[in-house]
Amino acid sequence: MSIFSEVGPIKYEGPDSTNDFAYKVYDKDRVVLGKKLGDWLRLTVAYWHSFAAGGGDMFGPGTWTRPWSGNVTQEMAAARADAAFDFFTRLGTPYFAFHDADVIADAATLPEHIDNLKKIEDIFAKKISETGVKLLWGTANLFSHPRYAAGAATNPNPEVFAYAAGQVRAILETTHRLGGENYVMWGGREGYDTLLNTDLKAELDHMGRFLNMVVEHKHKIGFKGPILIEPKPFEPTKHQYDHDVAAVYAFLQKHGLEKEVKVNIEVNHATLANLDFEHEVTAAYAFGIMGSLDINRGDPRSGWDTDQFPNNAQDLTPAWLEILNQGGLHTGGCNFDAKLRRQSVDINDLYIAHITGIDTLARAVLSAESVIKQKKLATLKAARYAGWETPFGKEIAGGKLTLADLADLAVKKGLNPKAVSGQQELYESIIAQNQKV
Ligand code: XLS
Ligand code: NI
Ligand code: NI
Repeated sequence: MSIFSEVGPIKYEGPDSTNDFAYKVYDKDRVVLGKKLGDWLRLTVAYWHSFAAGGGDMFGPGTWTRPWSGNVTQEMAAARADAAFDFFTRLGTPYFAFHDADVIADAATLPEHIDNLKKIEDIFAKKISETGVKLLWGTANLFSHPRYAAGAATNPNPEVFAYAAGQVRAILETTHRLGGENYVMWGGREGYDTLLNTDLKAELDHMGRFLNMVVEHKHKIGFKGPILIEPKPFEPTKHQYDHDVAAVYAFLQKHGLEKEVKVNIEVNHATLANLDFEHEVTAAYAFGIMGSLDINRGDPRSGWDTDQFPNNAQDLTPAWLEILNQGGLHTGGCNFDAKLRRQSVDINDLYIAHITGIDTLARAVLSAESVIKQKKLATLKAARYAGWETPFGKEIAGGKLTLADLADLAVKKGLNPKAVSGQQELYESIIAQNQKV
């Protein structure tokens, strides 16, 4: 009997439902600006927090007892896969994502790791074809094992770099064979704890070399999906090299990879970087590197990565306004870091976190749709930049005038522009007034 057998498939029951185990907003077939809500969101359950973690924190060990927790054997890994796919199916989410280490029996050597991964790949392939649940992305855990304490690609020891290459080749190929739509690199410990013992330039060069090797291999095996880097400013290291979207873009340009690699943006990593999530999203589209979303929230005061499910739609509305305007996430989706709290020992807490996170996202999309349909915000913004659409504005932007030409022109025209209101209050009111149920 399944651990989830008391919970039926989660259905859409509408805003008046009082059932904790039902969607109030997420009606996956509802059409939003010509596309189904489910197709905008491409919801993805994350294996690690939901099926591999035990509830521990820095002051104590795990508190969640699950039939599949403990030292992981091959049987347990298989039981974990049964439970995970059962959960995905009952929740009705179309995708999942995982790290190699989340899904396999503990391995002592690289060949054993690769062998264990192959066994699970076979189980996953069967489950994918039975359930229709698809793989959004796979990734390698290059940060938990003690060998990676000083990083993987940025490790001072090239043997660790080589071991990481062994892990990444295996999981990239598994991701490819399982039909994965993206491959993620979260630079877990690619950073430093103190600059005193760190050769920053060498580490960044090695990280660039590693990424180039991954991209070369992806082409060699014919993997079509993008490689995604997940920016994070710090934690567990004092400084992570993939600090934020702009830092990642500069790194990609330096290594000639800006057309090859995109970003997986996590809401709370933006918060930790002292940036708004919508800033990261907007910057990624502006640079042409939008990939996927790791959709969670932090705690505004704790200052670390709590990876909780999103519960505030208004916070997410500006980002969704941009995503809808840009035509969506393409190969990306929304993966949940719906990490339960240490006291959340009840298995049903997992459902509440996901259902509420999904409804929150749906609400943000519907609110953004309402803003777009109202047209007011777009009209105000177009009027704000209208000067650049005039022949004068186009001449400046077109790049033909020198600084001296323009300076002379400003005098000749007798320019004396006056300040106009930025109307921030009105823009903010449009977001607030368009919040849906
Ligand atoms: C941790 C990261 C991790 C990645 C995948 O901060 O967010 O969960 O998403 O390695
Ligand atoms: Ni993440
Ligand atoms: Ni995170």
